[in-house]
Parts: sequence; structure tokens; C-alpha cells
Amino acid sequence: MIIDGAIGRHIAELRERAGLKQNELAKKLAWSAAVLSRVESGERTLSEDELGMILSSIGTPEATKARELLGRSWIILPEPQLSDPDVDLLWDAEQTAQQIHALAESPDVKQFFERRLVRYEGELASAAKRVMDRRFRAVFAGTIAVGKSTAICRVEGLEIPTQKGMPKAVLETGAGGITICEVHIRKGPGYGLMIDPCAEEEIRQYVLDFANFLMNSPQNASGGEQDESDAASPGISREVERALRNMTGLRRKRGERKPNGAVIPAVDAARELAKTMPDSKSLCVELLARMELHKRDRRDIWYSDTSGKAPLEWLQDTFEAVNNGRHGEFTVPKRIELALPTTVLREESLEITLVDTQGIDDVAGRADLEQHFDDPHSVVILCSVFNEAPSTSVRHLLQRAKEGGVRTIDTNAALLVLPRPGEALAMKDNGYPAQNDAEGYELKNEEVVLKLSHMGLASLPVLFFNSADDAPDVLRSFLIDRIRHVQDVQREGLREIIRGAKMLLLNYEEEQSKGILVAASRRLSVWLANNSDLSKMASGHVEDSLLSAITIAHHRTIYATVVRDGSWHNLDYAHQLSHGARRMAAQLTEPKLAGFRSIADNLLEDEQFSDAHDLIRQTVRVLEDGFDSIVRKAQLVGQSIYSDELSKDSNFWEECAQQWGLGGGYRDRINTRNKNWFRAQGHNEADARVLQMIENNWNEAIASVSELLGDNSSDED
Ligand SMILES: Nc1nc2c(ncn2[C@@H]2O[C@H](COP(=O)(O)OP(=O)(O)OP(=O)(O)O)[C@@H](O)[C@H]2O)c(=O)[nH]1
Ligand SMILES: [Mg+2]
Repeated sequence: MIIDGAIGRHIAELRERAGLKQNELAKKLAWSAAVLSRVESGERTLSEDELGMILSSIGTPEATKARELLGRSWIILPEPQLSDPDVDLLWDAEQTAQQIHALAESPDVKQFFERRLVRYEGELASAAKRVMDRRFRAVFAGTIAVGKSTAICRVEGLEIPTQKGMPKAVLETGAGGITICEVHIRKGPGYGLMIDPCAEEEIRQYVLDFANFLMNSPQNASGGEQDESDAASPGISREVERALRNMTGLRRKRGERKPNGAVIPAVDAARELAKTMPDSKSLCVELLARMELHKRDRRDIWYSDTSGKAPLEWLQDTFEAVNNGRHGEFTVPKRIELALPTTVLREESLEITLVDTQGIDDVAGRADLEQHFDDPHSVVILCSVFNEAPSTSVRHLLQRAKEGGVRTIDTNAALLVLPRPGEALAMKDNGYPAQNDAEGYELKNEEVVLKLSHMGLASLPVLFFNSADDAPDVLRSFLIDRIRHVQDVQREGLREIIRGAKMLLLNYEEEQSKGILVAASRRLSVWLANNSDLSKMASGHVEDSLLSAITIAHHRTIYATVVRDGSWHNLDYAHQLSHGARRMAAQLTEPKLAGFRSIADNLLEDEQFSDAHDLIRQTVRVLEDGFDSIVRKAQLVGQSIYSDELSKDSNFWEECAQQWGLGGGYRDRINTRNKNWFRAQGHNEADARVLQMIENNWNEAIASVSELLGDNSSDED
């Protein structure tokens, strides 16, 4: 076997840790130092014998261990790297999987065992894959201007010192509405930016909205609701409007008073241009022409020392230019990746990406934020201002995650409270002000825990972090601890499966424990038989989440989504329907899952069933997997109701669009139309489709559990 050059780095590490210089080891091997150097740099491959010689010449226990590791043959699981800290756990999983596989293949294995063996093999493979994956994301989400970008820059040292006050953050920060899209900070070959652009159609729609806004005077541009912020354009966030203005060169100039008293009035170049245009379509064409999108086709840019700037300064300038549409070669970004040559959070054993998100300006339930709750390798850091902690949008996101059946909130979410100087000291204890920040945090923490416990989330980890004063290590340790905790839970999940699989291998030989299996199976089967029917329970409607989102959304947000036929990231019909469907699924099946778990827990606490513990745990996992897959499928059904039917109903969208400008009650008019659509003849089956899917899949999940129990519970021996 020829060993891949990638081993070279590992050899160099082992040699260095053994205190040997390259030439010393080369001498022991009777090789030239040049050959060893090529091996270590990965340029020269090795035979198995040569590798064995190198490792025994290094001679440390670590090198002996590496030799042992290299002797292992991985058949079922992918081979982990030698330096993988979980290499022994994974090997245990591999060996167990090999035994399980061999037994499942043997001709005289009983069917009941075979089903469980096949299941174990699949469980081992997927849990091992999860443990092996070291790519984690820490996603910062929260209201605009809460300080997400500032905190990320603090923790990662992406700061440029200033003469006084806070250092300047590399990611642009400001008074809110700054970060234009999701920004991923990760390790790369150097300092650089890569962008995923917005689709042309999306940009065209932004420009059209902007043009419509410019053609109408601010007074006419409202949905009839009185609001002091009506001077803003609907459909485009502040971040995007700023980028469009910069790309078209149509800026606003503030009014000015000269020292001689003369007043120069404010000028909005975009409005001036609009005055010369016959209608918004022509204006839209003119704006698009000015943007010169064909020239904005660059997708990445890298630092070179010829720029004459220090790397962080260059990164800051370039990021700001791209984030504001001021860089002539870049278009409106949908996602920016910011590469650093250094290891993120200085954690060599992990590949961490820090994700900065666009601040929540209105509806918190956005697909781009909520998708992260479903990723087992993401920790969602919910950011809140101090005084409102946990803020409404954070509570809203947590509430929706709970009702959507996310089972990993406790492990994969955390609350980050971002106090500004002085806020903690303003806290009072029995009327007396806090003596110091720590005491202020403690007092606030009591309030936070109380609010979280009302939501059933009292154990959610909380950190108070003042980006201006606190050491970055505090936040770094918190983030690493969160990730480590997720890893521990994933490892424990794998261990549980290995233990169970080993027990099954043992039980297979020891038929005498069968009586216990029969008794345990019977109890579980009786419960399943009594709980398979979901149909009698109320579950709400698929449109419920959409209706409540519209109730709380700003009328401009609603207008913007309606003119985009419901497809807009700030208030997305498809996403709200997905969530509505998912909520129905969780509402129907979660209590059942909890019921099954409590029966299982009773049996697990009972020592007389100890021989059946692996069977009981395996059935719980099967039902949990079934539950997870039901909520995800429900989401897809919700999505398809939008994409297959609602999005195509042009009359509906036209009617909704016409509701703008008809005076007060805009939200109600839209929601009446939403309700009517779902209650109208022919659309009525939306709920039925979701319910049918839930029922079928729940029955399938129950059937999978029963199959594992089957032969035992019916076998009267
Ligand atoms: N004094 C002080 N100011 C802070 C602190 N954290 C953030 N700020 C300021 O608050 C403002 C908003 O911070 P950002 O980091 O831009 O907030 P954000 O959450 O990224 O905002 P968006 O990207 O617009 O959603 C900036 O002016 C920061 O300088 C802090 O701990 N202390
Ligand atoms: Mg920001």
C-alpha cells in the first residue's frame, strides 16, 4: 500500500513532539535529510514498510500508537485522520459495525435480530459521520444594531485600533441596518472576500421598488397606515437602498448652513432624476443602466501586499465597499465569505465559521435565520440588547423553534446579551444600584432565567458580553464551550449506539434473556397500539404562521412581499407555510413522542429490564428519527402548497397588490385574502395534505418501531 503524502505533516508533528530534529531522524533512518523533508512536506509518498520504519525510529508512545492506528482497516466507516481526537471511539464504532454487519449477513440469523442489526449498522454510520465532522458554525442572529458584527470582530480580533474609544471593526458597523447579507468568516488561503451575488431578477425587483418609491411622493407611498418612517422605500431594506444609491451614483446630499448664514438645501439626486422620467418603468431601466451590472461580475478579491495597506485595513475598506455597493466590480451580494489566513477562534482541532446575519428589522421568523436551528453542526447565538434581554425577536425565534419541533435548542442555541457601558450599573437590587458590572449582570440574569423558564428553556446558556470593555477570551471560551458541548452530546449519542449494538451481539448468544425482551416489548407495543391514531387531535391550520406573521409585520414589509408574489426573504409566504405545516406536525406528534419516551424511561429505570435496555433505547431513537423526518417533510409540503399553487395564482397576488393605498386596515385586508384563499373551494385540501402526510409518516414510524419489537411481543414462549 502506498501512503498518501498527507501523512507527512503528521510525521513532522510526531517528530517535533519527540524532540527530534529533521536531520537527527534522517540519520536514524539512514536517509538523507532532503528525502525526509520531502516526505514531511507531502511531496514524496511512502510505502507501508517505510512508514513503519519512520514511526519506530521516532519511538515515542505516540508514534507506536500511530503505527497501531495505521494497521486498522476501515471497511464500513470512512477512515478518520490519524490526528482525529475521536479516532478510538470511531474505531470502536467501526469494529462494532463490522461485527453487526457480519452477523446480519449470516444465513441463520433470525429475522427479528436482522432488522435490528441493519438498523444498528445505519445508526452507527450516521452517528459516526456526525462525530467525525469538525466543521461547525456559530451563527449570530438578532435585532438590527444590537452589536452582532461588533461582537464578532471583537472575538476574532478583526479590529483596527483608533486614537480613542472603541477600535474600528473590520466588518462594517453603525447605527443599524448595516450588514447587507449573511457574512461567513472562515479560514482560507489568505485575506480575501468571496461573494455569492443576488439573482438578477431579485436585483431588478429591488430597483423597481426603489423606482416606484422615487416616483411617488412619500405621502402617497403608504398603505394608508400612518407612520413616521414612511419616507423609506418599501421592499428594500436600508442596507439595499444604500447599495443601490451607491451603485447608481445617486446619493442624498444633506442640507448645510454656511458660516455666512446661507443655507444650502438638501438634494436627493435620485428624486431629481425621477422628476425627469415619465414613469417608474423608465426610471427602473435608467437605474439598471447606471448600475452597469454587466461590469459587476467579479466574485472574489484577495489581499496582496502591493495594496500598500495592512491586511486588516485592506479587508475593512474592501468589505465596506462591497457591503455598500461602492466597489465597481461587485454586484449586490446575497452572501459574503470573508477568508482569514488564521484559524477561527484559534481552535486548531475544529473548522469554525462565524456567521454574521442581516439584523432583524421586522419579522424575526426568516428562513435564512431559522434554517440554522436544523443544522446539527451550528450553534445559534441569539443576540439581545441588555435592557430587553431576551428581546422580543429572540423570544419569538425560540418560541417558533420550539413549536416547530426543534429538539436541539438546549444544546445548539445560546443567548448572548450585549450590554453597553453603564447599563449593568443601572440595575437595582432592592432599590440599591448594582455595585459593579458583574452584580448588574447577575441581577439581569435572574430576570432572563425567569423569562426563559416561562418558555421551558431555563437551562439555555447565557453570556453577558460588553464588546467595548470585556476581554475577547470571555466570548471565545463561551463559543468554544457551546461547540464542545454539542460535540460531547454527539459523541455520547454514538457511544449509546455502540453500547446498544454490543448488547445485542451479546444477547444474540444468550437466548435466556429473551423473556425480558418479550415483557418489555409487550409494554411498548401496547402503548403503540393505543397511540397510533392522531386524527382526533386539533392541530391548527397550515396558514396560521403566515397569518400571525402578517399581523405583526410592518405594512411596507407586507407590500414588498405581495408585489413579489409572496417570495421575499423578509416575509416569505413559502417559509411561513412551511413553518405552519411543521407546527402542525410537531403539535400532533410531539406529545406522542413524549408519551412513548416516558414509558421507555420507566422501563429503563427498572433493573429487571436491564437486558432489554438496548432494545428500548433503540426504539426511542427510531421514533425520534421518525419525528424529525415528519417535521422536515411537513416543511416540504408547506413549501409545495406555495410553489405548486399559491405562487401561481396571479389573480390572488394582483388582488393583494391592489390593497395598497386604500386607507387603514391594510393588514386585515391582506389577511382576509390569505384566509379566503385557504378556505376557498379547491384550496381547502392544504391542511388535509399536511395531515395526510403526518399521519402516513407517523404510521410508518410506529410500524418501524413495531417491527423491532414485533417477534418478541407476539412470541409466547
Ligand atoms: N459602546 C458600545 N457600542 C457598541 C457595542 N457593541 C456595538 N456597539 C455599537 O453599536 C452599533 C451597532 O453595532 P453593529 O455591530 O453594527 O450591530 P449589528 O447588530 O451588526 O447591526 P446590523 O448589522 O445593522 O444588524 C455600532 O455603532 C457599534 O459601534 C458595545 O459593546 N459598546
Ligand atoms: Mg452587522
